Amino acid sequence: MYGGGYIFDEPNKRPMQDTIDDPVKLAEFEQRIADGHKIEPGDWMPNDYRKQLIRMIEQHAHSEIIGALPEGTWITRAPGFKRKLALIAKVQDEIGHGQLLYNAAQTLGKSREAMINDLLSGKSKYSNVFNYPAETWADVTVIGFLIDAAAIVNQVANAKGSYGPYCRALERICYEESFHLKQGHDAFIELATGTPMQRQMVQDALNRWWQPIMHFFGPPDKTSVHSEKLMKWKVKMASNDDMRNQFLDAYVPKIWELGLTLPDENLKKDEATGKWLFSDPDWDLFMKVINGGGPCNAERLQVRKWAEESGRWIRKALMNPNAARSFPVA
Ligand code: BYC
Repeated sequence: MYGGGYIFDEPNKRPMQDTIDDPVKLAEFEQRIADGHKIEPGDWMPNDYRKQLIRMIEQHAHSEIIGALPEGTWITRAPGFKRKLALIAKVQDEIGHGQLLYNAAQTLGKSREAMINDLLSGKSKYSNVFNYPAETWADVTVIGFLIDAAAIVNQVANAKGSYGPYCRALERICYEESFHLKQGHDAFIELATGTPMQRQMVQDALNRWWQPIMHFFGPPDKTSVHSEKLMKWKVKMASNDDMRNQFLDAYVPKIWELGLTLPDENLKKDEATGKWLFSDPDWDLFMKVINGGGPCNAERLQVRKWAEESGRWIRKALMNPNAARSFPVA
């Protein structure tokens, strides 16, 4: 895939661009971005812009297909037919988001197969939050409400970014995510205003998920590795800390209004600065989880490996319908 200083345009194996950036082209490129133009796949772009976008979009795509797993295990156990239907539709949407994002990443020259291989080998990351178990139905409501809300904060901002295919995918994803957020919020409120046992379930789930959600926006700005460059190139439209603050601003009041608590006694808004104050989440734990050491990393990858292997015959059949007759009907 990568070789000889080029990134190849698969399947044509056509060199797309040398790795050494021409300073004149780089200055023109940065000016186009500063002027608010979108960059499209055939346009000249610095090699690092391409690499950063592949990294980020690919991680996002993996997060969607891995993110479908904790909720997917609850489809048969969701309380009642209406909740089961909504969850089936949501999980299906998440897989569709993965498709959109893999397509967007492919426009930058990395094949889908290479991306899936990097996920399965542990080379590529995916969102920390999906490495925790959904122990009860209340965990599913916290995912549907607060993780979808966190994702929307991130995606609404980045949909206004510089790379056309990623922005268009994010716009479409945000429409669907807002339905997910509504169903998550509705299920969350149902528990929060239900019996004492239901309230306790949702409180316990909040306590379990709060730290992973604080981690979701990435490390603090002062230690973020990629933010500066990504923000300069308008791939990220707000810093990790700004996104975290936007989320806290919009959602902490909604949780407190329901009489629920959050497991951080230092959490409060500094009205003078508009910034939320909170205890530093455990960033060593975050690093451990995103590098494969979370409670469910091994299980998540095992399921994806099973899906990859079990679906190989059907992908082959789709690529070559004439040969389909010789494949087993599994
Ligand atoms: N999890 O320099 P930094 C969904 C890594 S799915 C894992 O700040 P950056 C949903 C980061 O990759 C939506 N890793 O990075 C689906 C980097 O490591 P590498 C998921 C993380 O890129 C189904 C290192 O830490 N959303 O909502 O500037 C059901 C240093 O970080 C995380 C996206 O993927 C993390 N949370 O900023 C329900 C959004 N945070 O690559 C819901 C797209 C950081 O150098 N991504 N790392 O080895 C982004 O917006 C940015 O990549 C991030 C991180 C804000 C996440």
